[in-house]
Amino acid sequence: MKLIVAIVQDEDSRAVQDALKAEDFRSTRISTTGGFLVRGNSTVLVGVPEAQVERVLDILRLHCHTRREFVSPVMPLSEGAASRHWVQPLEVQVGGATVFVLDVERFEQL
Ligand code: 2BA
Repeated sequence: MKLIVAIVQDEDSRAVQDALKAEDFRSTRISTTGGFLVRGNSTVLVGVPEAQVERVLDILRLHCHTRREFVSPVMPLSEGAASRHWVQPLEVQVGGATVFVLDVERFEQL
């Protein structure tokens, strides 16, 4: 058995969970926060037999979209320096999904 840990954007998480449910995959969504943008995202956990990992990855590919986000770099500038420097927002591309596939040593439902 494998545990798929997929970090997806909040905007995509509902569609991902609906599509998983439609194909009888069980999943859990955790509200998480990315370390770089410090914005909310979702981590979806899916436990599956190894043979079904690729199908789950296909579902993630289908429903997780790439988006561009802008982040304002925070620079400790003095008032004088701030008036002389124009700090450009930084553009980053987020997603589709960041996925880890882990071996499950033991699975129990008690
Ligand atoms: P964040 O850490 O908020 O990162 C959002 C996006 O910012 C990243 O998109 C990437 O394009 C950019 N980014 C991240 N760190 C950067 C850096 N040091 N310098 C420049 N740009 C940087 P994604 O790569 O698609 O990642 C989306 C989210 O997936 C991340 O949100 C984080 O929550 C998670 N993630 C990505 N890689 C991870 C990893 N190796 N381990 C754990 N979580 C990861």
